Amino acid sequence: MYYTTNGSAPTASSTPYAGAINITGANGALTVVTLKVFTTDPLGNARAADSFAYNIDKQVPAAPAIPDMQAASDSGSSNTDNITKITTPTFDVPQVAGATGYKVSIGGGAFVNIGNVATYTLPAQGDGANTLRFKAYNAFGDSVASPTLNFTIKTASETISGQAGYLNQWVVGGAGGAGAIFGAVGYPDSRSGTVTFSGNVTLVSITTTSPNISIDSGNITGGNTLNVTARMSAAVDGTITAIVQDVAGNQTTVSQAVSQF
Ligand SMILES: [Ca+2]
Repeated sequence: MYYTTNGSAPTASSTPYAGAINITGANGALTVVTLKVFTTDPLGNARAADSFAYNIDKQVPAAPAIPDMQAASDSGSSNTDNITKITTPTFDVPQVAGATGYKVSIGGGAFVNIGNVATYTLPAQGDGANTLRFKAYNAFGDSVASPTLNFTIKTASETISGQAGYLNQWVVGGAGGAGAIFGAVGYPDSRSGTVTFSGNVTLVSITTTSPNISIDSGNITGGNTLNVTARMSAAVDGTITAIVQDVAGNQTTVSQAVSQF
């Protein structure tokens, strides 16, 4: 009995059968091996060659899809924008058929084995732009890396970058500014002002310390400027407090003292 493993027709000059035939394939590849066997009887009569095909599957897994930050970790105005104040966000690990485990690369770093998991929580990250990629692996090797997910950690709230108008003594925190802003022409006249923040914000609330200090209007324009018009209906000292929130959900409280004189 003689045989070939490269698909060619076996003859009496092919490899003689002398025991178990080892059929193998390379790691990382799907190898198709065709075993063809040539046999003769004791009288030398040959029979048609027998052919056997073997698929040696040592392929690595496919690349995972792009990672996804879980909604519960994606704080702020959008839970799909990948901007968050959470320093340890959790991501879904895109599952790949045939994978026995996964590796992660944070910020372009080396891929680290995280085992056969469906989710992955980052160790604490600092503020700033960051990236995440996964690979899947099996016994034969690693997949190609997933597409890169860009995300941003932002824990710093916005600060005051400018002020204008009559209400122009806003300070960060609850103490109130130094400005006494009503009374020059007697109440109940209204007073307006703006406070501009270092980045985009949305308005959460505006409150006052007295029912005799009322807010005529309050809104955000230009993405980062809080406009407030207030009115006093009796001679009181008090404070207007506004809370704004950045894109990641970090809040900034600012206050403005008001008084009648
Ligand atoms: Ca978000």
